[in-house]
Amino acid sequence: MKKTAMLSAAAFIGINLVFPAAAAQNIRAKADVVCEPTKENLTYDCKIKLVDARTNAPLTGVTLTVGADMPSMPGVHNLRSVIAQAQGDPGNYRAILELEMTGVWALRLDITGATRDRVVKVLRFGDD
Ligand SMILES: [Cu+2]
Repeated sequence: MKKTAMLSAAAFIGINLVFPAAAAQNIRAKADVVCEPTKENLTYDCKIKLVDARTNAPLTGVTLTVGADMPSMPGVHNLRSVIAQAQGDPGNYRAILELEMTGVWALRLDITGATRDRVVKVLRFGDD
């Protein structure tokens, strides 16, 4: 009886192991990010273009959330993520980021919906 249960558990795990292979066929996202300062201090207007990394086709119908952290200051900043708005041509999104200081930030682009992926872009903000 116990042996049977173990065998089915193993079979179940075996089935689960198939999923990563299927997921590998998922679309991988590629992002171009350009952030420009606004009139507000430390507030940046970021234009994000999302494409399929393999085909370069625009990624549409996804929800894009943008978070930011400073790689050099782990645990110091705790910025709230913002949802980017689709704007302009397909695959183009826009997010307003309110940072806490100038310097190098890692932008975390979380893509959900038809495509799920996370892209991290490291950008320098400000002159210092
Ligand atoms: Cu900092």
